Amino acid sequence: MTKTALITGVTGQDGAYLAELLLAKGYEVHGIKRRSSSFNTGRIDHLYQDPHETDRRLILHYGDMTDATNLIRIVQETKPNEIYNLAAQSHVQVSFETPEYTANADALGTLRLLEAVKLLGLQDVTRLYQASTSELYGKVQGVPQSETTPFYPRSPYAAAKLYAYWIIVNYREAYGLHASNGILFNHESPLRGETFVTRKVTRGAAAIALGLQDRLYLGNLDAERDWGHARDYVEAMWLMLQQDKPGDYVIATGRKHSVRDLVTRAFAEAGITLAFEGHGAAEKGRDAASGRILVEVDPRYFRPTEVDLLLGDPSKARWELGWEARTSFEDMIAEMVQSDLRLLEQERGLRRPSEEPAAVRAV
Ligand code: NDP
Ligand code: GDR
Repeated sequence: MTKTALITGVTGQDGAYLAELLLAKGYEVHGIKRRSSSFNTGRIDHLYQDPHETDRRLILHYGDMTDATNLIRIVQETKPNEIYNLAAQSHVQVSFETPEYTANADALGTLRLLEAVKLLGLQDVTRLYQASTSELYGKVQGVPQSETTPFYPRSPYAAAKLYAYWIIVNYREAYGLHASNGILFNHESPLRGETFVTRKVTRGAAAIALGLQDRLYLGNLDAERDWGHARDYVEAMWLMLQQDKPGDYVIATGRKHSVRDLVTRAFAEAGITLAFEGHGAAEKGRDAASGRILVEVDPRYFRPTEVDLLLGDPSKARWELGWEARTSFEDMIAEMVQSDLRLLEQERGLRRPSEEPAAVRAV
């Protein structure tokens, strides 16, 4: 029998990779997208099927995590075997500017979805995956971080995700729901949003190499992250919902790099050797060949409270799910830089000579 999945946040990075994975496995996939004044389905356009096709397996519904009636209706109509709750205001720095909205979408949105399953009596039909995050660990209390490391959120985003994490655990214990938390460490890809640091850097390095941008402005270069590839991580989401019992799993590579390492690697992939000098807000990255300053620190990108180091221990996922990260940091950055070089070349080809290069927009 064909399985049915519902993905909230289907238009995001993970939603796109997960929809592709589930379609390849033969699922009927329902996705929730937000109404927007401009197109917001670019990441899944290659999966789109004309509504007039009879055997359509990707079906999009308008919806929003802040609208309980909408979520109840969609869950009632689709009666999914699996729900993947990926929708969120997912930018940590933006959450300091929109804390109430972030809590509404990320924390209460998760509760609304759980209530929809419970109110409709689908506890025994529907399994649920919650996009939890390594940001829960926040202020470093020891590394590597595992399922038993205490949480200490350091942003409105992380505090909202902490509520979501615990309400998933509570509904599992209180009502017997098959609901699992994936505590995913940072994962990236060519589909990553342009304002997250990896994509900002790979796009910036590509734009500078093509002569479309002079300089890249960044925040804290000392932050360290455990960066993996989104394509690998969505497999772990699916695996969690195939287990007999629900649970909470760290998904990570077990390797860390600083933002500075990331910048160095991305520029090298674009053909530029960078040399760093100075410290803190005065640090700069120079082109070792020409001496030109290409990277500068801009304190505007510093966060009110920073998460200095995230490094995951994925042992439980390895033993119980048989999951392991496959893509190395180096291969992933190479893939992202090459993809951005191609995209910018295309954009350059499409621009009229009088137009300002798109790449200089500050993100
Ligand atoms: P993205 O920001 O790329 O995608 C977020 C998705 O949520 C988009 O489809 C967005 O829609 C949608 N969305 C945002 N707000 C709402 C709302 N109010 N109602 C309905 N949909 C909404 O995130 P990722 O794909 O990177 O991440 C997926 C999930 O995993 C998120 O919950 C994130 O917090 C979490 N996570 C991500 C990690 C990572 O490293 N990528 C690590 C750990 C957790 P639109 O396209 O219209 O903006
Ligand atoms: P993060 O990702 O906050 O870990 O959240 P992000 O890429 O935004 O930042 C990672 C680290 O890089 C530092 N940094 C910068 N960050 C951005 N965005 N822009 C800059 O210019 C810059 N310069 C330095 C940051 O300070 C930070 O330390 C992501 C999101 O996907 C969350 O949804 C998810 O939960 C976590 O990863 C795990």
